[in-house]
Formats: sequence, C-alpha cells, structure tokens
Amino acid sequence: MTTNKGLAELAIFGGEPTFSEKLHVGRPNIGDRARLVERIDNLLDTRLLTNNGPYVQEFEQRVAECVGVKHCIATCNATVALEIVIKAIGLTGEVIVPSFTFIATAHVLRWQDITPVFCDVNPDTHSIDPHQVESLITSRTTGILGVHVWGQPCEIDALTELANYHKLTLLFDAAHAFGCSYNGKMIGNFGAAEVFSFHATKFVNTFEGGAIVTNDDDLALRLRLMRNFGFAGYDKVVSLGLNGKMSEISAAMGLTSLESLDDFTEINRCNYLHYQQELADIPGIRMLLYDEAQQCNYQYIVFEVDEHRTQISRDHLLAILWAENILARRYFFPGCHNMEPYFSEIPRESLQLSATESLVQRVLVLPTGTTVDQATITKICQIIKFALENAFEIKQRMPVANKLDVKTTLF
Ligand code: T4K
Repeated sequence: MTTNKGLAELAIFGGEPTFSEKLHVGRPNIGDRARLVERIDNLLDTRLLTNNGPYVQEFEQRVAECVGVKHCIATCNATVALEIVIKAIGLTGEVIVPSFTFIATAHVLRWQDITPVFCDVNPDTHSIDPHQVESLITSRTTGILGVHVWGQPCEIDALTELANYHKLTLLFDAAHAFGCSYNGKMIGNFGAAEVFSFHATKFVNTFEGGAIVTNDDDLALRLRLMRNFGFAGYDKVVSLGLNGKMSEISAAMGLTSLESLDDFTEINRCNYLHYQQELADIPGIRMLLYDEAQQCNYQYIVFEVDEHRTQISRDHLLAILWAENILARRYFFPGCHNMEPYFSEIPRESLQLSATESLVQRVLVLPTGTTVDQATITKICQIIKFALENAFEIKQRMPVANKLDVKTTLF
C-alpha cells in the first residue's frame, strides 16, 4: 500500500490485504530456541516437572537480581499472584484501583469479596490519578492497587505518601513493567509487593507465569506457603493456600527469555522509535512516549486517536487495520467498570471516570516485538497515514464504526 493508490485498494473496500499473515499485538518472543530445547530435554531427563524445582528456583533468583529485590515468588500467572498477595496481606472491604486496566486487576479483588473502587487515570500517563484516589478513601478502604500501565510507572511517590498517611496497604500490579524503573530504582521495589506477568504476550515470557516480588521477609514467607496449599513440609499445612506454582517448563522458558532480555528490549526500543518517527506530527494522533531517562521495556506501542481532529474514529482505523491483517488492539476497551459484574452492580452516577471513558474510545495498540521489523512498521504507518489523509471519503464509504464487527478469531 502506498499513499498514491486509490481507496478501493484498501482491504476493507475489497482490495488485497497488505499482509498475507496476521500481525498480532503480543506475538510471543522466543529467544534462543536451542537453549530452550536443551533445558526441556534436561527436565525430561530428570523428571523434575514442577513443585519448586531447580529451574523455578533459578528463575526466581534471576528475576530478583534483575529487579534488585530480596524475594521473588514465581507463580503460574499474574492473576493468581495478585490473588495470593491480596489474601496474604489481608485486604478486605474496598480497594481503590484504576478502571483503565486489564480486567484481572479488578477481578482478583472481587473474587475475594473485596469491592474494587474504580478510580480515574491521568489522561497523559494513563495511570491512576492520586488526587482522585484520596477522594475515594472511605472507612472501608484497606488498600490501593496501582497499575503500571504499559510499563509506565504510576506516580509512586504520591501514592506512597497517601497510603502511609491513611494507613493503607499499597500494592502494584506491575504486569507490564518488568525491566522498567522509577527514579532510577527498578519497579518491583515499591509498595508492600509488586506483581509481574510473564504471560506469553509479555516481552519476557514463561508461556504462562507471573511473580510476586517484595522486600518484606515475613510477607515472602507467607506468600511461599500460600502458593503451595499452605504446606510447610510433608503432611504439615500451616495456612490457607492454593496451587499457584510455576512449572519447570515455564521456568525453562523464563530463563531462556531472560537471557535475551537486552535484545528484546533493544528491538522494542528500535520499533518504538521507528513508529515515533513515522507517525510524528500527525494532527490528532498522539503516541504515548516513554521516559527514556528511565529503564523501559517499550513492549507496548500505544497511540491515541482524537476523532475530532482525524475525522475518523479509532474504531474506523481499527477496522481498516484488521482488514489489512494488522490486528491492532483497543486495550482496555470498554474499561473495567463497563464489564460485568461491575457494569450491573455499580451505579453510573457514583463514577467519575471521564479520562478513562475518553481513553477507551481513543487508545490503539500496535504490533511490536521480535516478529515485527522496521519495514513492516513502515507499511503499517503508511496505511494509517493513508486512512487519515482520506478520512472524509473513507467515512462516507464505511458503516458506522461502532457497528463494525471486529472479528474475534485471531489465528
Ligand atoms: N494485570 C494487567 C495490567 C494485565 O495486563 C494482565 C494481563 C494481568 C494483570 C494478568 O496477567 P496474567 O494472569 O495473564 O499473567 C492479553 C494477555 O492474555 C494478558 O496476559 C495481558 N494482561 C493482556 C493485556 O493481554 P488478550 O486477551 O489480549 O490476549 P490474546 O490472547 O488476545 O493475545 C494477544 C495476541 O497475541 C493474539 O492476537 C495472538 C497473539 N498470541 C497470543 C498467545 C497467547 C500468540 O501469537 N501466541 C500466543 O501464545 O490478553
């Protein structure tokens, strides 16, 4: 697709898709395949498949070293990690969370009969707004669960001050933020504990996986017990617990992935810079910029589409991209408060989420990672530029964007 071609060549109007294979947001990075296979061979030979085996222990050690934290407790995924840490800390009543996050952040609270109290975000950074957090604190509030959305740290100092002043527990959902820093200190060292995700779609992955990191010795002990049914030895159960263990094959993938961490980050950074260069200075398109003075993993390429200036909506653009086999995503549409069970339970008038409501209509996340090269990014950006240059005619020819059916079949 070049910008001097006609509208009819857009796949949405019947042209050939620009890409013959689907381009995904979150296509997994693999790393050194031979090294992974070697590790898998070894675990098959030793028949140590799970239950805090040697790979899991080594993975925990490596993660703790990367982050500079005392304890890392690896888990089967970040959702279970959040559930365990919430239980271990004893949160109850109400916990303040952003609505602009993946649904897991809210569900882990509600799963334990804790009310997630949805807070708005700063429209510039997309992270929880500390001013509104303060206004949402009630006598039932026991904690604040901040989310380092896209790997951008929350306003940690302000949240820490608030939590200390009101004697609340501060936790961070750092699912996106492994390998990122705040004021020179690695994410993982803040609040009572932080939780990383190593899901397949994260730049460092363990197929499925997560980890809780903390500098609190007592908490770490309780977390370890709770991750393994509360077992403190054979036949000895000393606390409530569940099965939150990471398997050896996941840890083998994690170790292999960590060995390529610098390469993955550098590829993400180059892709980020390339998108930035291609789509700079386009009216109505804002790229979420990372603070390059900090360590960043650059794993999400996030744009906001301001329909008033571009003339076509984010959803029009999304449909155009999907037709070209570019499976851009509109994370975190429609916002947790608009998903069940929250949508039916929470009275609309009690919510003040104007920045969130606006963001869920504007955010567009584009593909990056090791499977995306710069030539691909150039083509993606050409389509976006072409769509914006021809916004008026495209809108005439397309059905109403919110009636467009974005297919859910991804493979
Ligand atoms: N907190 C936050 C803030 C989070 O963002 C998340 C997860 C969590 C907590 C919970 O973490 P975990 O319990 O998952 O560890 C994806 C991920 O599934 C999810 O982990 C992630 N956040 C969320 C932001 O994104 P989906 O529903 O978009 O995933 P899915 O299946 O559409 O995958 C994205 C694309 O990646 C697909 O188009 C295809 C491609 N893909 C995916 C997988 C799994 C592959 O090519 N191969 C694969 O194996 O949620």
